[in-house]
Amino acid sequence: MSEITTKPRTKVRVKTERPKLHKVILINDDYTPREFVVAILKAEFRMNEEQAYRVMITAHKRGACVVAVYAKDVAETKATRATDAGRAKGYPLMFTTEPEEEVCPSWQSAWTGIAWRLSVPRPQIPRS
Ligand code: TYC
Repeated sequence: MSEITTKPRTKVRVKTERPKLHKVILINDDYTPREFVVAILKAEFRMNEEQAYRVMITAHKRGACVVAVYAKDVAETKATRATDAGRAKGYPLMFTTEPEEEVCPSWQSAWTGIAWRLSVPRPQIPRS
């Protein structure tokens, strides 16, 4: 009688996934002065005057604007700090966070790798 012997698989393939990046989003309101929003963007998100103004005016016109993309904890900390800075002055300035949606996988993974390691914001490609 022939016997079939099977060998158990011993190698376990570990798939490591990089944590998803999170967007910090600036929400428009009718009360916070424009200059204050620009100052916060410069201080908390290390933007220059021109970048900060562009993000502020985009939020002002469209209702919201993505400020930058970070690892989850960094995004949440920065959004909280920036929102608190407004509240300390009595302004309703609001920064929120949300997970970044999947886009083109190769493009995404290239940036995810860099931004995740350095915790730096990804440059925003301005929409016309
Ligand atoms: N809308 C505000 C004003 O006219 C300025 C402003 C812009 C406030 C962007 C918040 O996220 C914001 N003073």
